[in-house]
Order: sequence, then C-alpha cells, then structure tokens
Amino acid sequence: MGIKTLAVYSEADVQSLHVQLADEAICIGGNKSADSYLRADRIISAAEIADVDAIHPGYGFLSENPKFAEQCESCNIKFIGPKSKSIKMMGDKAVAKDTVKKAGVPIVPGSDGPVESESDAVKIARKIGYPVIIKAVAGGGGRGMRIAHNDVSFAKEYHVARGEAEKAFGNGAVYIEKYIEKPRHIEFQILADSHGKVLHLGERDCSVQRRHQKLIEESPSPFLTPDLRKKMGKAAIKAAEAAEYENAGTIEFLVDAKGNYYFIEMNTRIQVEHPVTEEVTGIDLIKQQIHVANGDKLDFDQGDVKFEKHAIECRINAEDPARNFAPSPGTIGLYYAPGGHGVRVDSHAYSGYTIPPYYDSMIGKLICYGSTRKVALERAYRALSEYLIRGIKTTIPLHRAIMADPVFIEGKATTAYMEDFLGRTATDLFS
Ligand code: MV4
Repeated sequence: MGIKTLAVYSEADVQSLHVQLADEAICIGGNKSADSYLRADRIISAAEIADVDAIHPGYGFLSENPKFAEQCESCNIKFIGPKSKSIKMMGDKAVAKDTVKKAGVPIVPGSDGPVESESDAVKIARKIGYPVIIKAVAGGGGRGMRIAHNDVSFAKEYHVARGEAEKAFGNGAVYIEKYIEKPRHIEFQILADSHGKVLHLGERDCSVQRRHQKLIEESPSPFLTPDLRKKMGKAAIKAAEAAEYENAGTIEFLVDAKGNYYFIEMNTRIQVEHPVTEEVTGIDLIKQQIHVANGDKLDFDQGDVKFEKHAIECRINAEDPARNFAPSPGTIGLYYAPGGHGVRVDSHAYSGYTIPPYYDSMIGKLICYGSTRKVALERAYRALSEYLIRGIKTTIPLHRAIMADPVFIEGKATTAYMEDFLGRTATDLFS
C-alpha cells in the first residue's frame, strides 16, 4: 500500500524479525509485558516521536482495550480497529449477549445478565437444568469458566468462579448458561466499514484446542451445511450490526451435534487465525482493516465474496507435547520453513533466533490450502514434514500425527477432540 511502518518492541524482542523488517523500530521498555507492550503511554510516545498516522494493535496486549483505543483517538492517531464503544460493549460478555439477543441472534439459554446472589443463582441453575456453566462477565476465551452438575457442586463452583473472576479481572460478576456438551467452536469473520456496510467472510472451525488454546483452525467447517452456513452468516452480520461494529471482527458460536447454534462472544480484533479466511476468500484482511480505518468504503458486496478454497492452519508452538506442553524457549539452530503451491508460513523466527521466555509460545503459523479439504490436509502433512526447527521442542510432530488421524480426517472433531486424541496416542510420536 506504500505505507511506511514503525515497529515497537521490548528489550527481549530486539532479535525478532518484525523489528528487522520494519522501516523503523523503537524500543518501548523491558522484557515484561507490563513494562513494554502494555504501556499505552510509551507506545503513544513512540508514535508521537515518529509522527505516525495510525496504530495497528495486532492481537493480544492492548488490542481489545477500549481506553487505549480512546487514547489513540484523543492524540489524533487512528486506532486500526473498532470504535472504543464497541470494544467496551462486547468486552462485557453479559452485555454482548443481551445486545445480540435483542437483534434476534440465538444465544445459549441462561441467566438474564449477571446473577445477583447465590440464592438467585442456584434458582436460575435449577430452572435452566444441569449441567450449567458459570462464566465471568469480564472473561472470554475460556478464562474463569466453571461447570456444575448439581446443586452441591453449583454452590462450590459459583464461589470459585466469583473468586477467580475478581482476582483475574477485578470484577467478580458472573452469569450462567446451559452447558452444551461436546460442542463445535465455529466463528464467523466479519468485515465492516464506517459507512454501515457489514459483510461476513465465512467461518473458521476452531474445535481443535487444548485448555482453551486453539491448535488448528480451518475453513470451511467440515460440519456446516450450506443452509446452516447461510443462517449463521446472517446471524453474525446481525450481531456485528448490533455492536455498531466497524473494522475486522469475529462472532463466536457454539454448535451442538444437532446443528443448533448459539452466539457466545465477539472478538473485537483481528485474530491469530485470520490467514485461513484470507486464503479461502483471497481477501487481504489487514489491508482491508487499514482501508476501513482510513474511512474508505468496502469496494465489494456480500455476493462478491467467493469461498473457493479450503484452508487449514496449524499453530507451531515452542512447547513439548510429550511433557504436558511445557514451554520450550531457547535458541533455534536450523530453521527451515516449507513452501510451494498452497503453503504459507507466517513467523518471526529464523536460524539462530532465541525465543524469549516472557511471552506466549507461538512461533509460527503454517497455513495450507487447496481446492478441497483433502488437498489442504495432504499439503499440511507434507509441509509439516518439511518444516525444520532444530534445538527446541515444537508442536510440529503433534500436528503431523493429527493430520494422519482418521477421526480428524473424517471431520468429526469437536472441542472434546484433543483430550480424546492425547488419551489414545503414544507421546513418543511427538518427538
Ligand atoms: C461453553 C461451552 C459449553 N456450554 N458454553 C470455551 C471458550 C469460550 N469462548 C467459551 N467456551 C465454552 N463455552 C456453554 N454454554 C463449552 C466451551 C468450551 C469448553 C468448556 C470447558 C472446557 C473446555 C472447552 C473447550 C471448548 C469450548
């Protein structure tokens, strides 16, 4: 787009590829996130010094922080994301549910907003019927959730959930939902401009996850029928409209075995797995984010969005699956990324790079795509075999085993898949 880039980085990230590839780079502080990537004041100072027009917040850190979005705007720096108001609205998960419900989007049956007291809560749980799930209003992404199967466990889990929510988010408010057993986790990509046009770019099936960390995402979902996709896409657009949304965002649904779908939350940022949608649709999501933030109109309509490919992403983490996914930071010896037709690697790593221990363990994303799911999976298996990262443990061998697993190949994976797979697979396959 001819736009110059300024990267900010912490002392731990001097070696990182983005620092070397950007036109300019400014160090904003020490190793700990709290001393660098979470310091809005320092990021804005760097932006002022370099006289930038806009800030892309990426994912994580301050990307869904309504105060940071507001601070950018008040300093006349465009925040490349939604309005602060939309971030705030969707950040309160009970408000988010209520907002989309009023727009006619199906939500999981549960309490009407946060529960007020233990006696109220248990009445609601009984009325919904066990099992129920207790979720933090300020949570999201699986943090601070507890499941209860009867009155006795409910009393306990209710207090644990409140305590955890207070500790983690400084807000102990919780709400209750019917617990959906072994759902699929399917999310829709939204793109919305500042002129009221809201489009969906199809779904991503993110059911393969472990402890709320996604491992594999693919599109289209092997579970959805054309009819269900159409209905859910329309619901996703309604949800985004209710949030007065602009920029790129994601509407998350749980889908049960019968094909009932329920909105659970919205992510008001670009997500790790966005390349899957880029390869299926041919639309550059980051470029569109910049256009939308600039006030440009989206120059295509829903009917122009074509879903022509199947794409799958494997998250490559510096972790040892044979040792309960313990982090494996350290220096990479040889690094060789696969390529060829239908293969994309997004990574900041290279031969000789030292992975710092301070941040999350994802060091790369392998995205493989082709005309059918079979082709995409075969390419993924081949590319994983050619992805060489020496000196540390990674999730590459685990992904190869999954690409060869009949249950996964048949498209039968729900959110219960990983636990089952790890329970029936020898971990010596993973080293
Ligand atoms: C649920 C659910 C079942 N029923 N909500 C996990 C991620 C977060 N965005 C919402 N999540 C879930 N919400 C209802 N009403 C199941 C999950 C869920 C899950 C829950 C417990 C343990 C593992 C899980 C894995 C994926 C999804």
